[in-house]
Amino acid sequence: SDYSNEPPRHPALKINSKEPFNAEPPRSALVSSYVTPVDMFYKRNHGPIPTIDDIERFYVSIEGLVDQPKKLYMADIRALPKYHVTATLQCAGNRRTAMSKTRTVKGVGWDVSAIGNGVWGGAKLADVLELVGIHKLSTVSPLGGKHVEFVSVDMCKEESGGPYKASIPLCQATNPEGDVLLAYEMNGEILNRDHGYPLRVIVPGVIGARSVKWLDCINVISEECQGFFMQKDYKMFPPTVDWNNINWSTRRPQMDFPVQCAICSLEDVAVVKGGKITVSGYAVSGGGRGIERVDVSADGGKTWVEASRYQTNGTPYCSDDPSCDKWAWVLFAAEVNAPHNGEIIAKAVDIAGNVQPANVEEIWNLRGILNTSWHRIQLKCSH
Ligand code: MTE
Ligand code: MO
Repeated sequence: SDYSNEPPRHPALKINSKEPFNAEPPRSALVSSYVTPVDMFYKRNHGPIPTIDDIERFYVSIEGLVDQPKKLYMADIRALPKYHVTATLQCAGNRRTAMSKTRTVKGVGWDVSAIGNGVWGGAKLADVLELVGIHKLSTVSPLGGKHVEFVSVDMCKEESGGPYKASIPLCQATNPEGDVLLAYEMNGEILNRDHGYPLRVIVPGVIGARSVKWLDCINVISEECQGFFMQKDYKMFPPTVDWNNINWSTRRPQMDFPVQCAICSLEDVAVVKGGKITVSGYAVSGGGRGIERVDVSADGGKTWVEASRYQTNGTPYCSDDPSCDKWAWVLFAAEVNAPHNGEIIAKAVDIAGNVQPANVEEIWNLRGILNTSWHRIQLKCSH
């Protein structure tokens, strides 16, 4: 693999793997703004960053179970109605390092910042599929397609040197309310190379792995994508399954992510002065489920206070307000009395009443995905 043409990156990013480049911002960067700046957005790659230069000649092909395969040039995609969707992208491996501490898991280590909130600009996949005769809100295409596969150009060793790929069900792809985008902008700027220039998929509410970057081909297929990252990775196994007894075909590829939250105003072992401190962080759930509540405890979980939640800075968040960003995280803040040598905890509840598990052990899985256990911070007082 050739890593000689990687783009420049912000020096404050914590590098978890250099080649391929995997890095996350410091925790504090996530709570500095509702929309995560592009340079502070985590970067998750499985191979070198492709270089796509001749943008005039760049096109995405739509193939598979369609009457007429079609080439879509950037001008064609830009000519479609443009949408801006504020959506949080989260890697399924977010918080993996903490899961590995109870029992080793396989995968790149991540603290709590393999997540970011972006404003994605682009065309809706539902509009794009209409160009090849697949109607909105259909579950089967006229030629029997039930899944939409996204194929990239980056070469990954996991795919035996082939391109990264993933698929989503056709009913999600053709649902305009699902807001699946072919995005060419991030936070109002042209998408940069690290995040998929010139075009990427954004599947809101779903683990980041399905939001394929550097999109090359859209394939309408009858069965879900058989690629490595769908079939041999990013599946949730019970704690009893290990590398000796794993049978990959027994589980579905992970799609929606579960309710999650993390404290970002404190490091793992935080040294604070006793007294009142403000605890802030993010909370998010998959599938467009809003955040109903965030609870914070400063006494190891004996008592809790409810945190305030907001999206656009300053305005209180209400999950049933139709103007809220349904695919995006909320930031939260709560004032608590810092204990001496205690534990500060945060946990969130989504609008379906889903809660986070108290401990990581019960959700431990060999790939270390979906660590959504209560986020616990050990405090050491400085006096
Ligand atoms: N798309 C391609 N082509 N190659 C990749 O390695 N990584 C996926 C996804 N799309 C990946 C990809 C994973 S696992 C995640 S979490 C997100 O992209 C990360 O997106 P970001 O780097 O823009 O934050
Ligand atoms: Mo990921």
